[in-house]
Amino acid sequence: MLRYLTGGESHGPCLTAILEGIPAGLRINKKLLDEELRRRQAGYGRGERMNIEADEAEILSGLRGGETIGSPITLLIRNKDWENWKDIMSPFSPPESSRDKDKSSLKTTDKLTRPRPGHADLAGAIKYNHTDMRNILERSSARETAARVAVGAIARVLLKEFSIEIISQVVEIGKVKAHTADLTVEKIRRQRDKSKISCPDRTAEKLMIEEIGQAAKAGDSLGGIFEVMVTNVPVGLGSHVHWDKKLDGRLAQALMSIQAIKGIEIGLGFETARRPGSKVHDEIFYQERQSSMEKQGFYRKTNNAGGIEGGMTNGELLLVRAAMKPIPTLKVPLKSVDLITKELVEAAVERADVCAVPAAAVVAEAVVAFEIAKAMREKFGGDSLGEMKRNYEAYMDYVRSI
Ligand code: EPS
Repeated sequence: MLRYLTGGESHGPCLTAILEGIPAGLRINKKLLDEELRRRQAGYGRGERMNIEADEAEILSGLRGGETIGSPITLLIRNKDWENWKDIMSPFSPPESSRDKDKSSLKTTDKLTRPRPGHADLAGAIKYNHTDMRNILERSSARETAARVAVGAIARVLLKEFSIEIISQVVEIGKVKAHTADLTVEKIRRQRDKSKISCPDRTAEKLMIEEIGQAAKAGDSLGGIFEVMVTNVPVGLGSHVHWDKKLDGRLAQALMSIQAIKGIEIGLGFETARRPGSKVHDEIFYQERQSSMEKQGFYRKTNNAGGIEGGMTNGELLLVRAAMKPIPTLKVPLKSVDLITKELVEAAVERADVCAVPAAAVVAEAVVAFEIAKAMREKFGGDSLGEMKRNYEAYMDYVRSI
């Protein structure tokens, strides 16, 4: 089974992850990992924190001579900002300077007690019985996603061995919509890579940047929508037999777990509910293969299902879309109530991004890569990459023989 956990606070010393279940014999290139971390940090609309950090993944276990050895892979990303937070975030007693003499706890003035509407602050403080909401926001911060991107980068390297690629694009920011439906996946990738906000539609990109600029000026924040596509997925990943084996359910859970995500669609998504069945379901065709390597066989002319039917991949392009809410930290704060005094106050203002939709799209690629890699490990098993590939080839020979 492929699994991982992450640890770390936004302003703590580092983020960590332990990834288990990657087969032995997979070559990992550090540059690839760091490139994914760099992509997550980029994007117009990010705050000053990204000028401090230059994320880089250190690998502490599971790798020898550039190859996985089958043991858990431990990843570490240092927070450069830790230098500025050592006192406040000290794991043991805070230094004298920041302590209330009588109570040997943080001074009341150092405590965060004005919850931001839309953030984990209030519910977390009540649930965990904290009087300082920093104990919640440090972990609920999207900084944690750097660790998930490092994990996803390794999952991607595994998927590449099976020619499976993952790409994303930003399709909406605020009220601006991009038009990319007629672009091929390759064109989306090329145009997106040149964009400051991962949007392949130049006209929309310009308007989106303007909209982010206006939100920044107004002390506001913006959300948006992005798509993730997975190419060359074999038919039959996931299963219809149980709720927790359905791949669409697993992808939705993984994507919803990304900070600030409020909605998921697969393929046509919510639009399927507005159309009759005849305008939704993808008709099935068959073309004889000329050679055993050729792709055809059963195929579709449309892909409204987004590559998943009955909780299983059907061999078409996998397509998921996610909606991100605007970031809850507003420079012009909303009304709130102080956790301790119960007075009507303005919500706390922390340093934050104005729009992090392009970054969230990179995180989404990572969590989707992990879920697909997990489904591939379940289906093809093997303790070494060679064994996994033999199992995969045997299955693909069978698929191609139908
Ligand atoms: C975040 C607040 C900001 C963001 C952060 C997410 O951090 P800070 O409070 O240090 O300015 O920059 O995102 C990251 C640090 C990151 O790496 O993505 C929040 O409150 O969620």
